[in-house]
Amino acid sequence: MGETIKRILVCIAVLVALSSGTFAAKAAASKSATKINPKDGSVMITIPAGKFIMGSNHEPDEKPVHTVYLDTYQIGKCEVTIAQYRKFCKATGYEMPDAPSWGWKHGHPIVNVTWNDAAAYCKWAGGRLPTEAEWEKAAAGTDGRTYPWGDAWDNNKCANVYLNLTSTQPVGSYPAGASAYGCMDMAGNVWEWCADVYAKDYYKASPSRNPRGPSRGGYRVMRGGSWDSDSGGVIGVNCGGRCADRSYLDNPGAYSGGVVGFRLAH
Ligand SMILES: [Ca+2]
Repeated sequence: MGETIKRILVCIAVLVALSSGTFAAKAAASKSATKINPKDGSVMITIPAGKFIMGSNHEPDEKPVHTVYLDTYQIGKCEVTIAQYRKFCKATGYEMPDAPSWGWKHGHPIVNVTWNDAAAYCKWAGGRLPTEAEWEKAAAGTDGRTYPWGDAWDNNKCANVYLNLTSTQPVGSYPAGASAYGCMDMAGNVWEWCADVYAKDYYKASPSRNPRGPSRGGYRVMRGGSWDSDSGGVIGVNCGGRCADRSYLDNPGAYSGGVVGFRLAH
């Protein structure tokens, strides 16, 4: 009798373990649900509504560390490529920017685009640029990590200055450096324009829900560093690889020297 009960209990335990494993797999899959944006073919990752930790104690403009709630949104898995930007130019009569020194390689990210160029592309594609907060959540996830892949810098997880590169790399070349949501090249390859106007003291009084940046100002935010940037503030120049690192350029943006591109958001 006792043995039968024991067997039944073991069977129940096995069934519970199997079903919870299935649920866990489903939860992980839904965490990075994707869809294709029909206009430009961008793979869009859904970032579920919820809170994340924004900012860091690293640089003055990243303080204070604060909790931000964002509604659900979609963000490009990869930076917008040259092939995609060409399609936009052909469809709209928009002019391609000057080619970088490595020429136009279709799978590489578009560069030498101003903020206005990036915003025009996103509008054509049926989306918009990500807000600074959306960009940071997609990079850092919800566990407050320093880099998209974790807390320790790793030269081999993104296109960065320590690899002695001479150009951008094809988008998605560093899958080991993907963020918790599966976004690629959030650190390195090209800096990415965000929708927000930049203000160094914005976090001191920013809204805790869906912040959209100051209403006016002469600079626009860019995030993530480039193939020509280091790990972020440690050396003090060309910072950018850290998820919380903030940088900016003049609006509408002068020639961006082959290091600035963008990704699409909805
Ligand atoms: Ca990037």
